[in-house]
Parts: sequence; structure tokens; C-alpha cells
Amino acid sequence: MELRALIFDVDGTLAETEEAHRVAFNGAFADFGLDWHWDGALYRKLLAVTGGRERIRHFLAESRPAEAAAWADARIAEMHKHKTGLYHGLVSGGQVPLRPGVAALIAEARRAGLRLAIATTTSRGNVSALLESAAAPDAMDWFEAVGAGEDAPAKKPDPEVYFHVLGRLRLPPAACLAVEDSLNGLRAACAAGLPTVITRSAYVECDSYPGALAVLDDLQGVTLARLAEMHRRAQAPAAG
Ligand code: XBP
Ligand code: MG
Repeated sequence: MELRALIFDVDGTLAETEEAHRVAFNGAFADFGLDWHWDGALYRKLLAVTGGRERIRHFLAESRPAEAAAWADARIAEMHKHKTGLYHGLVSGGQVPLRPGVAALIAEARRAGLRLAIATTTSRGNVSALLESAAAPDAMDWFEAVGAGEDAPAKKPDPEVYFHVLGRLRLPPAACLAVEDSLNGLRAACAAGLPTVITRSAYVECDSYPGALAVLDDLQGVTLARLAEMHRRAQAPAAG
């Protein structure tokens, strides 16, 4: 089946956003009068849990078990909303660029008439804040379908967000290619039946990505022709 659409993850794939997320989480903790601090090593581990609210809940259960029960979901949501505001400030200030090769690949795909979509765990507002600053003011319009945290309450590795995007595109998974950076993202995409390419990212430490078509350091120099060839081989592995 011919390649018709590229579906991009956002955090770690389009841009190295996780450091900005980490700084924003710590800012929110401080603004809420908490002595919590997520350093880089801890955050790397916490990234095993996707979704900011879910990550805070997980941190409480693991590191502050005596306090966990007193934290209502609404209070976590309020703190996470504050974190989102701080994150917007960081990405809107232009501190987080697109990763190497991303802009060129998206531009080539648009010229070629390939359909583009996004499947992310973070919120739609976070995606637009990033793209408007790092790509172009109208960059959200380049993506025919944007599946975000609001659209899929079951976060990756659950495939819900990918099923949502495939439904919006009205395409079978075999006509698409997903680009991901994390194991949770890969699992989500594979569970939706999507051929998936990995671009390794700064915060994800992983030795193997089972089921990935390819594991790349980044998208620098990766052309549409190369992705289409990977996709073609995934369709007919026996033919080589
Ligand atoms: C991204 C996430 C998100 C971000 C923070 O995972 O897990 O939770 O870390 O964003 P993926 P929010 O790249 O696999 O989609 O705080 O808005 O959840
Ligand atoms: Mg990611």
C-alpha cells in the first residue's frame, strides 16, 4: 500500500521539549509552595509514565506515599494547568527549536502532497504553542489531524490517540508511517498497526525498540524517498 500520510509524535520527536516540561513542572511545584524538585536523572525515570498529571500522580505514589491520598485529582489538575502556563512561556519565547531535519522533511512532504498528522500525549495548546514559535505561525494548519491528550484519555502506550488520528484521516494504518522517539510511543503506534520509525531523543534511554522499522539519531538528511522505501519494505518484507 502506498504511503499516504506521516503521523508525528511531538515531545522528543518534533522538538526536544522535555527539558522545558521539566523546568515548568519544577516551577509549578515551587509556585505551589512544594519542596519537590525533579532533576534530570529523576525526570528520565518519570518519563516512563506519559502525561503530566499521570506523572505527578505516579511521583506521589512512589516518592511521597504518605501524602498521596491527600492529593485530590482536582488539585493535581490545577497544578498541572499552572505548569502548562509556564511551559507556554518557555516555548513561546523560542527556547525550543525543531529537531534537525524536521522542518525540511515536513516541507518536502507538503510539497509532495503527503498528508500530515500529529499524535501526542500532551495538550493541543502545548502543540500549537511549540509549532507557532518553532515552525511558523500557521504551522498547526499543516496537520490535517491533530490527536492530543484531550482526544485520548488513555495515554501512550495505549494506542487510543493513534486510532483517533487514523479515524480523522480515514486511512488504514498500512498507508501511514509514524515517527516516534520513545518506547511508549512506539508501543502505541505498533498497537495501532502503524509502521514506525524511531528518532532517538535526549531524554529517552533505551537499548532496543522492538518492532521499529528503523532507529535513527535524528531526521537530518532523511528524505521522503528514504521513508517511502522503509515503508515499502515494511509492506512486503519477504520481497526485500
Ligand atoms: C509526552 C509526554 C507528556 C509531556 C508533558 O509523551 O509524556 O506528558 O512529557 O506534557 P509523548 P503534559 O511524546 O510520547 O506523547 O504535561 O502536557 O502531559
Ligand atoms: Mg515523544
